[in-house]
Amino acid sequence: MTEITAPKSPVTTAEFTEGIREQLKYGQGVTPEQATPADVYVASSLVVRHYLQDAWFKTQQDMVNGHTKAVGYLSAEFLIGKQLRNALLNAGMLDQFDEAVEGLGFDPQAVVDSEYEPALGNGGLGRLAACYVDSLASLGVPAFGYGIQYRYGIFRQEFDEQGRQIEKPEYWLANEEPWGHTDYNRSQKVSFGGDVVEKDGKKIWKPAWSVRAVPVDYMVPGYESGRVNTLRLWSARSYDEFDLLTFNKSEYLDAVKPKVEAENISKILYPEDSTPQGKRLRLEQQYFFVAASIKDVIRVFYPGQDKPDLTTLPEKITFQLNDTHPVIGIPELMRVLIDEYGYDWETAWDITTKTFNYTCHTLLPEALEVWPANLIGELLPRHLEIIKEINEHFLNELKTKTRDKEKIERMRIVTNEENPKVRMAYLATAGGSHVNGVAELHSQLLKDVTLRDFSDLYPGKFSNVTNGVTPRRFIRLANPRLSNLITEGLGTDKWLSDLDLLKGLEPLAQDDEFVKKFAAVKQANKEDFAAYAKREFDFDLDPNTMFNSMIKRLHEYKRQSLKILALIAKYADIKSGKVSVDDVLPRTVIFGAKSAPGYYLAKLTIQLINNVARVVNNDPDIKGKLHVYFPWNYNVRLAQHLIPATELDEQISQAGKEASGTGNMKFALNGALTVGTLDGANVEIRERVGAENFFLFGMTVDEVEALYAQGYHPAVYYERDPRLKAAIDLVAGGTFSEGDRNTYAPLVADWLTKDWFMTLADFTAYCDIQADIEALYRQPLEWNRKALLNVARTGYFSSDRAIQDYLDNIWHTGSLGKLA
Ligand code: B1N
Repeated sequence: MTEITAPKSPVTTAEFTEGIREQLKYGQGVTPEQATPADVYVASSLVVRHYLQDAWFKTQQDMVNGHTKAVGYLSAEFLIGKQLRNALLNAGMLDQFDEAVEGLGFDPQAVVDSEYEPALGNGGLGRLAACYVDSLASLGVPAFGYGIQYRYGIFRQEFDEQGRQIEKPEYWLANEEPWGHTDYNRSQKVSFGGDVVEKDGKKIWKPAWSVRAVPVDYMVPGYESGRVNTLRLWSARSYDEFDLLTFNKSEYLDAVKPKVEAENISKILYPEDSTPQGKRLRLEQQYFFVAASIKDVIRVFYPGQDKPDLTTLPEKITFQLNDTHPVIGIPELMRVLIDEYGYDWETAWDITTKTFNYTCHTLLPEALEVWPANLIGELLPRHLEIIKEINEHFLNELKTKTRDKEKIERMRIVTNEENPKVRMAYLATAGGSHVNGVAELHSQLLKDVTLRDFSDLYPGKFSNVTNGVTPRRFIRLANPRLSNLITEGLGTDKWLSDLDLLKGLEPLAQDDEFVKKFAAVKQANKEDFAAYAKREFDFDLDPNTMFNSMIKRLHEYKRQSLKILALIAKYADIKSGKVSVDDVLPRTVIFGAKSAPGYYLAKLTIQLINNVARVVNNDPDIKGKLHVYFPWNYNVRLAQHLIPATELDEQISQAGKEASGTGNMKFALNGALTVGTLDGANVEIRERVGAENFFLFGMTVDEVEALYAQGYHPAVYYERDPRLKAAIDLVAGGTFSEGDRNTYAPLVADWLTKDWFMTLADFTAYCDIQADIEALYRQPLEWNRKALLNVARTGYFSSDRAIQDYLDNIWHTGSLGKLA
């Protein structure tokens, strides 16, 4: 076997320059004089990959030969963001890149800007997966991220003349993409349909059609760990380039149909967040990437073995199911073990349950995936049989644990009705070792409400891992000024791999000079963002106003409505003369949000925000005191620009609805103060930063429950608070629709008669807390002291800590150790 040594490091500027020249010449086919920044981007990326290659080999070899169990993170989404600067940072080549590129006569920023962002996720769940693969590599844990290389990522959002959301296809692969390495020789076959026949007492699945799953590998370099893991995203290809028989009949289009259908599987990311789709193609996608990944793991860990001893599988790998999307992996592993390798049911079940764990990311019971059994039966007939058998075994097991027949009925994996359904969250809970929620409150509610019967009977299965975010991308890359100040304050940059060290900044919050430096960083970031917003969106932001952001998917439970209604109320107060415009604290409110294309009320809310922006920003009576901006197509790149410039962050979901949130962590770590409810990870952020450094408002989970129980009537709140009445009346009266009273009528009707997430009930508290916020903001030194304390006290929310929690409590594995 080839002995692979640690990578050569560090790379010199001369080597980096020479590498770019070579790539330009032999890869791009251009001279440095002919090259564009986009050419240099591709060349530089390939140079980085070149220098990571040995570490990548070495990490794989240590993973297979060593005794450290690997992690397989199965996720339908990886919202990785731009790769080049991140890879340069983690591999320790930032300076060499800058110098090499400048030496060749290019602007490093222009080169980096040429990268097109892979948008292979909807929001928090996909971004979390990306932070986790970064931390796994940084901690030196052998790991694979397994997912789908969608041809079209989340849609590109535009706004039309009326301010409505328009969805455009996001063909991110239109240009050369140097990071993904397509490895045709490691393809896997994934089959669908057909039926199951029995032969000699053995079940044999005879599928009707198959697709080729081609891996596209992305290197995941750890920060200063020398380790390089793999993110393997599967791309679907057809086996039958042409059906010759059909082709001979000269029906050309029919002949390519199977090819088109096969390739459809990885064509597009479902643009749904926090809601399941229940579509056939979605199930095909799920099975496609999970089946390919399981085969891949067996190939990697049992190379060249016809009869591998798969009872050792749980010692080789632990699969983490990122929500229910990959849960079909449980019956798939059972099928592989029983049908393909001849294990008996008990052995197969033992291996399977030891291999899988499940993370739940939601609290809305209706958001848990449930598949019609007959749809599973059509696409995966053998899997349906196995699921039914799992269900039978499980019900028998339950009978040994409880006499409560109703409880047992409630826990069925396959429902007992005319058109039975398969509950994927129940399958995941029964078929794995651990179930975790993503913040303390969420995990508690999972146990008490959503999966209560399960936690009663299997209390040991349930745990919490509070989410985290990577400080490399979201502090070091996004906010270099703050990074330098932190390093100056701590006298070390070790905090980038040990974020608890931020605690060392606490005493500096009492040092006025340091706080002023911190304030100056924020001011400079605001100016940068204003310039960026001018370039990208032609917005005119005033950096001498408070920057107040709300960026997240548009969802009723997240309550963008609350924010916009409060803003309208303020506007109404100024217009009516109740408040003198001269007393208004200048504020710039920035929204970023995509709505699912079919989510009517969410899209109407987007339209409303855009039109409030149009009216308020152009009203001379406001004298520039209130500004509203809604940059379109919010994505990772925009987040990296906006978060460091934000002073006040909105986390205002109805208590008990946001599982965790991760934007809240990024903002706190970048020195924004939060106005928020006691929901998701807000609770833990507030505990850590201190109640006096967090703007809390609104009902608690218990209060929400009580109000529901007593009967919720939103119109009562409309009548009670004149500010709310004024705001809703302006919307209803057509102020933001050029006099048309119909435009927002559905939204107004929903507020006044349904208001499922109690926006109206929390309105008064939300408006009242604004006085505290503004009073503090008028004392810049005190505001910044608190903001600095937010930075100092939120090191816990590093994804390194989250991964360490998974390692200690769920995966029971660890690091391979650093490479020099
Ligand atoms: O996952 C994030 C959490 O921080 C958020 O609170 C949570 O809302 C988010 C179906 C989802 N939950 N469920 C989804 C995404 C796509 C999809 O098709 C559901 N996303 C979340 C990380 O834990």
